[in-house]
Amino acid sequence: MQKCNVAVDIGASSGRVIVGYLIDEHLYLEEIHRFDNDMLEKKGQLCWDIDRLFQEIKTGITLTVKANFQPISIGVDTWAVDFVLLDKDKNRITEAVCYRDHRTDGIMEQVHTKVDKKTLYTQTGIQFQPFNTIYQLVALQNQHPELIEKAHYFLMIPDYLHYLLTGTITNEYTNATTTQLVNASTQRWDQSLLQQLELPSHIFSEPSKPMQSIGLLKQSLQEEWQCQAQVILPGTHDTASAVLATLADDTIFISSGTWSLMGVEHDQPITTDEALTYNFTNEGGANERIRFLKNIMGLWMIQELKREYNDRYSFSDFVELAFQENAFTSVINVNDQRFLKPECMQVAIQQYCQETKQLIPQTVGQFAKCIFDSLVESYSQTAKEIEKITGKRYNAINIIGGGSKNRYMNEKLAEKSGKTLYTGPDEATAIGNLVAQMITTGQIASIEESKNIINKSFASQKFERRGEKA
Ligand code: LFR
Repeated sequence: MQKCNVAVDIGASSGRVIVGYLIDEHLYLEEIHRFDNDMLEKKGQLCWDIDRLFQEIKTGITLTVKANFQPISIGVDTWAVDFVLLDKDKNRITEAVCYRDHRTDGIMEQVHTKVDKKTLYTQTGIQFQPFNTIYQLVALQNQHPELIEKAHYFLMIPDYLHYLLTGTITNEYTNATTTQLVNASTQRWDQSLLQQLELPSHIFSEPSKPMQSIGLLKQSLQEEWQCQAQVILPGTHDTASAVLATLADDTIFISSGTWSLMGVEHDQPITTDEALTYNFTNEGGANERIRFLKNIMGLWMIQELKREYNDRYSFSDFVELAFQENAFTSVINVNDQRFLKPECMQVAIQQYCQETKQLIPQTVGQFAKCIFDSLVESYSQTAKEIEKITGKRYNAINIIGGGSKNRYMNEKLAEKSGKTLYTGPDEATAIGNLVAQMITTGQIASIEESKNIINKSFASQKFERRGEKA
């Protein structure tokens, strides 16, 4: 039986159960189970099917054990900002509402009449996004005060999944920071903010730093799997896990998935006026550092296009088709809020091009090229903003995550930014989750050692200006 660690990594469009094990300082991965994650409409709200997600985790671990692996530890990471509430008996009393749901429309403005925007930024360091947990909680308080009243426990999505695995309640730190309710200096829930918004502070538990065990699997699960694995907190925010698996510390990273998260790691939050103007965030890292980054709309736009074309095209089809549309040059501002959850992505893009008096895309290839070129445009612009705000020049970009396999965008980005682009690992999030577990158990000595292992274990490609691939 091969001993292993298990990373459960659930993104906004799919989830995976991946096992990892080390042999001679080489990290091996095996994807055991992959499943879709879709937003469902429940009573007029966009929700995640959280019960099914837990069943998928269980299926993944059952298959892991059947494949003759012996899990030492398990850790879950997911997207950020979404949460559920439990009552005093630890039963879930809210749906896992999706951050793209319209319940937060207009709430940001309401909150800012109570808490000044600049103060909120200096206190938390967190970017302004209409979907942040702070606005979701206030929306819930407006629409269903009885649920807030009844709540005893606030859990982010991975905290809830960890609770179902162990029975232990935690609020993991990296994900807690994305709520915009954690004070950036104290790294604890900001009590004054909670008071100003009349949110009950007793539902939040002291943020728990990643890289610690929260206990063994529940007895019933131990028996079901004949397995005594402990559950270890990785950076439960997927981006925190992903950034732990970058190739080097001194580059700009882009974690490319449903969102593109572009930034640098820092020792302290940067909450200057410039950082606020460009809407950069300072999220808590799994490594005691801060991720200073910007959310860019990302491959969500392509995922929507894929869905609207009834899955007739694969991601690599979109890349090939984009290569064939050389003459089409319209670009959009990908961070325009209209692209967050439009009725139809194609119509939203067409309207934008019409309003800005550009050629209107008609074919699949034109839509794909427009999205890819616009993302590259936004990446180049963001690189300039990072250098301006930090006063530092960066020679290289490291693109990680599934989107790092997009040759069209990689060539364009190297060309446009003039920086050397290193790709991979494409499984950065699962890898970051796994190495956090392995550091906790002592299988890996330190974060530095984990970088050496990652560099040795996963191939990377290098792109330079003029699209040359070395
Ligand atoms: C990426 C991510 C981003 C977060 C967004 C919404 O998957 O976690 O970091 O801003 O999803 O939760």
